Amino acid sequence: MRLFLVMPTGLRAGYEKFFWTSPLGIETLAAHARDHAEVTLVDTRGRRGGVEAHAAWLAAQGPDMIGVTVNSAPHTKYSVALARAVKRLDDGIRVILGGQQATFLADELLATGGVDAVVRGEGEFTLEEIVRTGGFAGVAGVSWRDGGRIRHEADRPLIDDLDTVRMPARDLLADRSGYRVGAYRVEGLETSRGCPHRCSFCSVRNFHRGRWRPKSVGRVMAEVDDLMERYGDRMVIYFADDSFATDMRRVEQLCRAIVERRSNAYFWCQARGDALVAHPEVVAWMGKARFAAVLMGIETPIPRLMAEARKGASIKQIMDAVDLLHAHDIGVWGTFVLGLPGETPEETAASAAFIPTAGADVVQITVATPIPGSELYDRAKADGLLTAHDWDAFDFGSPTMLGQLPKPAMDALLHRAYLKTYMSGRFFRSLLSRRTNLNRLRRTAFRVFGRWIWYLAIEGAVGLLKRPFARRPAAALPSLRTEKA
Ligand code: B12
Ligand code: SF4
Repeated sequence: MRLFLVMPTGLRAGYEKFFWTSPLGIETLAAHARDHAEVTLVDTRGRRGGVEAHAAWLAAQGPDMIGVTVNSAPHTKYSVALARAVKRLDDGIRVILGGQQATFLADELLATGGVDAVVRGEGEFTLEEIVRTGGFAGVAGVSWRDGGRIRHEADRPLIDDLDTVRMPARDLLADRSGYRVGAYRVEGLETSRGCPHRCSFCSVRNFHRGRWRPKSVGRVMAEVDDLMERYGDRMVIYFADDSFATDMRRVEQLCRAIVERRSNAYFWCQARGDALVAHPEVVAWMGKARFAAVLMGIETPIPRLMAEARKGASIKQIMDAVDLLHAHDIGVWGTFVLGLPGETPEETAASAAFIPTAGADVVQITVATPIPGSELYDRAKADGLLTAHDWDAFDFGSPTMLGQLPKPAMDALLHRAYLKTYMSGRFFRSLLSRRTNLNRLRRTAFRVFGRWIWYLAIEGAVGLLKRPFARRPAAALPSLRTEKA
């Protein structure tokens, strides 16, 4: 069987405007499928041409099956269009989709006509079984079109021991020149899956059925060593885990093992502030292990909204985590959310005004977006609050629910917050001062983030010039509270 696994281009939303990491999902899937199929990996990000051109190229390669990742809302339209275009060219090619977004939209995606099957949840062993048996019937974890009917096979149990997942087949994607930020190569590496928390705007809990599962320290280090052997150690290794700091004893063991390597690599991860402040001694080890930055959800300064979103951490814990990371020369990549359910226009403005003062070195602002698989999506759908019905509108920078500020007002707040962050005296001092606790950031992570930072600053400036000084947000659509009252 000739199998092509595709990372979609889709809409360049959020971070993907500035950089992207290696497509770990399809590389891991390929490692499992390659025993039974001739596998080719295709990363369409950065490829010339649009969806029709990509489909024509794919169909011309003579594949038996094409598998496409639909991990996020902005991947959806492109992936469906690709599937349909491939089918128009050759109806005999079977097209399957998988990933976070696909898992929760199986019926909708199968109803588009171009898609033969959707793999729900983790894909390694499901895909392995599909390529081994050549069909979908009875394969756990698959939803598929059986003539005119849509059939949902039983769920596949979660993989208990993640060490049984094969090492990503990085050799199948030789051109890795696109996986860079500034001067550094960026490679993804998964050390765990899932998260024990249940933030209302997140789909991870449902995708991993509320479980957090780690790989062993030995296995993670084998992957780290493999990366360095292949590409040298001048790189950033991005731990792609949803919640890296869930077991801080394990984080310490990993850091100790990394320190023993004495390499020049830097590390990024995603972690919760409350987990970090509970173990300052482990954060010290992270500093020694050259963690250049931690992506941390700072979200909103308004405690009521934090509680309603079931974040399960206080703003004090998160602010303490910012200081703690800085004390160990680790940069803070803060993510913030505007437009949470029940947020008044005044609160949206107050949240936006807080962002430049929060002490984050890199700032990412997201408009609360109801993604399939999240409680927010289920509630918005059930209560008829969705204002967007085109998946491209779910770009994480636009309002999609009743109660959120209209786009121009939201944009004005966002741009102002970006500009104030990156044009502040504090930010420039942190770059110039030799004694600042952001020394490491100045020396290293800044070069890593450089292009992105200036892009955001310019985006902020241009945005403000276009819509100067919107001092008060324009009238909001009715808030969820008002709606429900
Ligand atoms: C790395 C990453 C990125 C990278 C690049 C993504 C990439 N894959 O190269 C960057 C930084 C660019 C990025 C950007 C964004 N991301 Co992102 N990202 C991730 C992250 C942390 C890791 C992805 C990964 O490598 N996972 C490890 C691999 C092994 O798992 P996987 O990719 O899920 O694949 C498995 C299954 O899903 C399935 N599968 C996947 N594809 C396929 C295909 C087939 C055919 C089959 C059979 C199975 C299958 O099998 C695989 C093996 O088990 C995930 C969270 C996560 N932990 O997965 C979020 C995640 C995918 N991102 C998310 C979001 C929201 C974003 C941004 C909007 C963030 C922002 N505000 O800027 C942007 C949007 C970009 C875009 N245009 O869509 C959400 C998507 C939610 C949604 N439904 O929309 C996620 C799920 C995180 C979250 N819970 O919020 N992201
Ligand atoms: S947002 Fe982060 S902490 Fe909250 S449930 Fe999702 S992965 Fe866990």
